[in-house]
Amino acid sequence: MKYSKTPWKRLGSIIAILVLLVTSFSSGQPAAAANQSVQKVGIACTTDPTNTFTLNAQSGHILLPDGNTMYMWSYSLDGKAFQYPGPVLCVNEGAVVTVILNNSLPEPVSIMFPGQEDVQADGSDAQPEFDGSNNLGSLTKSAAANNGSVTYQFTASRPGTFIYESGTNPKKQVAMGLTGALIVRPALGAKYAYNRADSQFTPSEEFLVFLSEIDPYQHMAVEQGKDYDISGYHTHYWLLNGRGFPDTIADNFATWLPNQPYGALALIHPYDIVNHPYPALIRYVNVGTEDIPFHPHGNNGLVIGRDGFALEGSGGQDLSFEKFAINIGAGQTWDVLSKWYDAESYDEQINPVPVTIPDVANQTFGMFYSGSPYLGKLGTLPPGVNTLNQCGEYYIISHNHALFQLDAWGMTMAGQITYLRIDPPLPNNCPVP
Ligand SMILES: [Cu+2]
Repeated sequence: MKYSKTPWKRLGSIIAILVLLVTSFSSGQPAAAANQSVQKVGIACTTDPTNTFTLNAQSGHILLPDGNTMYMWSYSLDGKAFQYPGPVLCVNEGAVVTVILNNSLPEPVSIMFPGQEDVQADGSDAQPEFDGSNNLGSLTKSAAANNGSVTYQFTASRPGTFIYESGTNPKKQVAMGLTGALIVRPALGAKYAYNRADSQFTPSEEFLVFLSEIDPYQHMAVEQGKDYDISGYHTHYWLLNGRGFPDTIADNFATWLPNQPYGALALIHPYDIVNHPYPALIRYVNVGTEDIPFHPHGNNGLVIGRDGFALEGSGGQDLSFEKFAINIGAGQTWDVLSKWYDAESYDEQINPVPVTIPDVANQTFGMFYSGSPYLGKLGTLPPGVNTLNQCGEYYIISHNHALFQLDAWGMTMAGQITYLRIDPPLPNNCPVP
């Protein structure tokens, strides 16, 4: 629809903007808005110096890998575009966190903070809501439909990866997209996952795997104000960070995904005891209804935390364990350290790969292949073959191992898939993301 205004309406808007400007200057310092990191790869944290986050529950649309668009509900940052999933809120252990929920949706909406204790809502203990017939209406205090508001507050008392999500009719509202991740960084420091020295990771290699599902019939029914029978729920889209592959490997804030800001490409460097001694940290979050066996190919992860608890005994003994497919249950979060070793140290001159590389006529070239099997080398590709490889880096698929879920309503290889990108050791010639 073409956007146009009559001149007097435009004059009205100009006056309104001037009034706003004058009032914001005359009332002293305007409140600092929460800041969303603009980094292209890794977790784009939303932080705030006073740990105050204003979230608007609103509707919008996202793009799916089969070309479909989907009507969604989500929590978006005040003054920013609709986004799905909700912003990744990052706070430090001990912070008093304030979340102001403004609801522009046509029914009451709330936020639950599973794993947080003594949550307050508008200054009192957050309590479930019941209707006049004593039926449970919401698991926590809600913001009324059409511009209601509620303020939640809690102390982030322990580090870890947490979910926040609607506690009001969750089978509908969480499925519609009212959900996000909360990261609490330990008192020990931001380069640790928990208050344990052995939870140290490489801060530039911290990634989010946020898993969710969509039944398009549920979303269409909500969009059109029609009834939907939850007993007929059937997932047709499985999303990773709110996107489906191949959008998952695009940068954070990719311009063609204006409402899906979070990419899932995991860009790491080979383990090296001297120059790169700490692993990557992958924070898995499953807000869907099914258990998801997720794994990067050829690599075990070291599970160090679940649901915001470090895996340790009562005396602090290390109970972490290695796992190949990480089975993230519905509603769970898992914290996993991941190292990639250049185990064989293959080198073109000193230690060539122990196979005869077939003639070019007998090879198929993937779009990410460098033309050389050696890390950091760009080989010669035959005429007509284009590559997206930049500096001889490797790409290893990471995906939901339930293969029928790698799907976008019948379009295969389009669901919960991303890549582990391994760049050659630093310093290298790779572009800085
Ligand atoms: Cu696999």
